[in-house]
Amino acid sequence: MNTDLPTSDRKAFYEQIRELNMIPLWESLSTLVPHQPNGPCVPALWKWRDVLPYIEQAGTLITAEEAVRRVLVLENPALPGYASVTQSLYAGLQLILPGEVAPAHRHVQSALRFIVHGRGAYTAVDGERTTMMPGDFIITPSWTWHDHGNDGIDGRSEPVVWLDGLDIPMIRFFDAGFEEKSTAMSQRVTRPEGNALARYGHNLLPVDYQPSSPTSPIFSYPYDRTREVLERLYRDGDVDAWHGVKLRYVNPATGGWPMPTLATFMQYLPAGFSGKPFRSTDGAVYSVVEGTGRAVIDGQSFEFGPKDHFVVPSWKTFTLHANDDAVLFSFSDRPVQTALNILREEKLDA
Ligand code: 1HN
Repeated sequence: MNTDLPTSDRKAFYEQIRELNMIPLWESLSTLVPHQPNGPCVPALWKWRDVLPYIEQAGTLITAEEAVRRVLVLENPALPGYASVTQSLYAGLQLILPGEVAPAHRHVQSALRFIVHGRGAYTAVDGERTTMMPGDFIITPSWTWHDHGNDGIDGRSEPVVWLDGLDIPMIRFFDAGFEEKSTAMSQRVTRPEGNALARYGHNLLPVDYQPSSPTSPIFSYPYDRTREVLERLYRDGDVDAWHGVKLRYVNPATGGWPMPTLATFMQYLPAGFSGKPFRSTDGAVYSVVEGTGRAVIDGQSFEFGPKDHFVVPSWKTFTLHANDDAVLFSFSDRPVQTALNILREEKLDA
């Protein structure tokens, strides 16, 4: 912003053109075209021990059916009222109690689920159900029917909480949102559980399969497989000085991202890891799966433990440190920035 106050003749001029819905570019040029990213988002941390009592209380105040989706939104403290964790991303923690159903609907917004707490809820996407286990990453692609429920597993059922990540602010930006409610509470199941993973998730594809969209044909990426690979690569010494062992989730049919708007990652930081500073134009939301450590973001230190969540805004320099072996899930808008050819990232050496 131009900090010099306009002279009175300019001010009068601005007031006159305002009547015609015009403004002088020169008063805001440097804000509109910043020298480098200088957005409003701030880093923030949501500790599980602070959040859990309120999630539990929400479970007593409203049912999943009445709420449609019983979610506490993680809102960036610098974006009050926007239901956004960054300018492009939405994040929330969703609770489903034993026996509840969150009714079927579909929308243009793409969603990811990352299971944080509890076992035995399911989500159904396009006719196939997946049982949710902690650490699993599940996608709900744009315009696919989806409903959730909690039938329990092995004869036991417990409250289940997952992280929802959506591209809501991007769809709002484009003013391209549509939604449709199903007449059925739960969609009809047309394929057995695990069918998509069997078809597409084993370095093989059905012989006549042709990708018909950029979206992954796999919609559940189970944690046990991810965890095993991280550990194996650590043992093999594939540790990056900035990221530890960091992998990206992939659409196995294209090599691209699981969904066109959201990138997802899982990384392993061995005990004692102290990462070098990194910055990137894709701000990211982190969900801590295992271990304790510290994220230092723009000079501010955030101590994290299991089930905590934190947000790293665009272009803020940050480092990651692990006390004990830590596993971190994260998501960002990287596919969109890559498609637009605007992504910048820097591994710093300081
Ligand atoms: C939605 O459909 C879900 O399906 C979760 O679980 C969160 C936030 C905004 C709009 C739609 C879900 C959502 C959402």
